[in-house]
Amino acid sequence: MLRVGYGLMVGAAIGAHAAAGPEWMEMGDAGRTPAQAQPVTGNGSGVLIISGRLGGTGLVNGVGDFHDVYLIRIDDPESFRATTLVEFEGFAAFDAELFLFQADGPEGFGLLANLDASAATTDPLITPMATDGSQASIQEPGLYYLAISGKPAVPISFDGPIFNFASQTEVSGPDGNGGFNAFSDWLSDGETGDYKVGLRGVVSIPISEIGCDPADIAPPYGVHDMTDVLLFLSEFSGGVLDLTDLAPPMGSLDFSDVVAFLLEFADGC
Ligand SMILES: [Ca+2]
Ligand SMILES: [Ca+2]
Ligand SMILES: [Ca+2]
Repeated sequence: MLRVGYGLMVGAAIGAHAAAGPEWMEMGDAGRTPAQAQPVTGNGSGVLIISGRLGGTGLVNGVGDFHDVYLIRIDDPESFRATTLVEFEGFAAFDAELFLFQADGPEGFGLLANLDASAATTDPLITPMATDGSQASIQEPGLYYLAISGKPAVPISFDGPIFNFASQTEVSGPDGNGGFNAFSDWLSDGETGDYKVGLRGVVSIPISEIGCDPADIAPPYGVHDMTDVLLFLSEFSGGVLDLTDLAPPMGSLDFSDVVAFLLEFADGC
């Protein structure tokens, strides 16, 4: 049993680096709240697609897998786009909905959301500015939470729904009764299945900004555990310098890098 868990962790840890390219593949299950969001990490280059799955009931945890939340970095607010529309590299096997929340700003507050890009589709499309007259828009480059769920799941704060959809197709600002408070939960479960969110204006977040120190290189961040060690060993043995070249001489890997990693690790977060 231990061995199975170990194997899964190795896969997850290696996936962390393999996913650094333009497509981020959901690692395990992305969290269902902003606080549990899965950071889209890498070397800071563009991320074009997030692919994942809403698995529904069972498996994952007591509450199932009906909502996936990612921490993303928007570097170009004016060109931002997030959608499951196929013509923009997206896909959803179900009636999907997308929600954007503040992360650098007031943490967990709603910003933009869409249910359907048009009357002709059930795929959502978030653009940089609301179309409902609320004047909500992405003001600054920075960190944001991007959530995907299936109809009819919508986010609420303690005061009610965060977004008010006068139509299915509006890009909504946080104009619901709950819009003045941070995310607290989802109103319901919803449809499930595989998805790809096509992105524009998004880059990956360097792990150095997420981890607590140079030894905290794999999720969960903020704690040293075996996934950090396994990723270090896999990158080191593969000769990949990004996360492993921690001590002089720089530009090559040797025993001093291993010692540096172990010292950071032993020191705690
Ligand atoms: Ca999931
Ligand atoms: Ca939809
Ligand atoms: Ca609205």
